[in-house]
Amino acid sequence: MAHKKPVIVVTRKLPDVIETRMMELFDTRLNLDDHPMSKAELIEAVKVADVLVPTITDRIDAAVLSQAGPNLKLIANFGTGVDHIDLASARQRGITVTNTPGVLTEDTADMTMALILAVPRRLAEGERLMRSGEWKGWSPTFMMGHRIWGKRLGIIGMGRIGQAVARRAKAFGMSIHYHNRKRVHPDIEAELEATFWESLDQMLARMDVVTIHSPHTPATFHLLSARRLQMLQPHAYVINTSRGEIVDENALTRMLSRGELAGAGLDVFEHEPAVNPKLLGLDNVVLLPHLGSATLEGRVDMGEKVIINIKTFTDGHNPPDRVLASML
Ligand code: 8YV
Repeated sequence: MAHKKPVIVVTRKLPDVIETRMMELFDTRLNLDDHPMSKAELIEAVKVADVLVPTITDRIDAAVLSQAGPNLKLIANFGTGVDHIDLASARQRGITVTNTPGVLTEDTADMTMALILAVPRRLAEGERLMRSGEWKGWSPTFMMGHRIWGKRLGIIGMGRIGQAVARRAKAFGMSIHYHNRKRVHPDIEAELEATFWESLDQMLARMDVVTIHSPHTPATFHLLSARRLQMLQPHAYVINTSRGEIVDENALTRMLSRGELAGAGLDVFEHEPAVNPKLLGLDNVVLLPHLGSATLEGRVDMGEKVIINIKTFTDGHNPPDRVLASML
C-alpha cells in the first residue's frame, strides 16, 4: 500500500517549478492568488498541515502555534530570516524549524552594493529628475555626489552576507571594517584586509558608510538606536538590507531630514509594508521594496532548499537547515 503523502501548506505563491515539484512529492495545498494569509487562515493551516511553508509575511506567533494540530511537526520557512516565527513556542511543541541559508547570499550582497553605490552617487535622484523632464543639461557642479573609492565601510554582522558585501566593496576600493559577535577566521580577515571592532560604538564613529547584515533577534532590535545613530559622522550613509527592526526608523528619518546624516539606502522597513511617510519625501534616501533576494534564480534555489528540508525530514532524517534557537 502506498504511503500517505504528507500535507504541506504553502502560504504564498512560489515559482512554478517549485510548486510543480511540491505537488508531485507531497499532498500540497497552494495559495493560488498569493494573498497574504490572515491570522484565521494561518490557524486553519497549522491545524491541517504536517508541514507549513511560510514566508516573512506570515506571523507564526505563540497564538497561532497554540492552535497547531498534532500532525504539525515541521515549519520549513521559505527564507533565511526566521524572526516572524516564535522559535521558543515551536520548540516547546516539538516542531522543527528550517530555513534557506546560503542561496540568497550573493543576490543580497549585490543589492547591498547597488545601494552603497546608488546613495552617494545620487542614482535615484538623477533618475527621478530625468523622468520629470526637468533636466537642464550638464554643468561642472551639477548633482555632485561622493566618491566610494577610498572610503571606510563598517559592516555590522560578518556572516555569509556581510563577507560577500565586503568582497564586493573591497573591489570598489573601500576599506573594510566590521563588528560581529565573534571575530571571523584570520584567513578571512586577511583576504578582506578587514579590521575588527569589538566596540560597535567606536566603529560607528569612524565610518563613512555603515551596512547592516545581522539577523533580527531580541538582541539586535534597534541595535542602531537613536543614541548609536548620533555617533555617526554627518557625512555618513546607512545601508540596510537585513531587517528594518534593527534600526530605529523614526530616529533615522529625523536625522536624515535635519541633515545630521548624509543619506540612507533601505531595502527593509520597521513596519513593512508601511514606510515612514517622511522618508518618502527625502531626496537623500533610496528606498526599495524588500528586493534583496528577489531574483528568479534565488527564489528557485530557496524553493529547492525548502523541498530538501521537507523531504529529508519526512523521510525520518535531520533536515540540513535546521534552525536552532542557539544559532541566533
Ligand atoms: C526573503 C529575506 O525574500 O530570506 C530572508 O530572510 O529577508 C528575504 O530575502 C523573505 O524572507 C522570504 O520569506
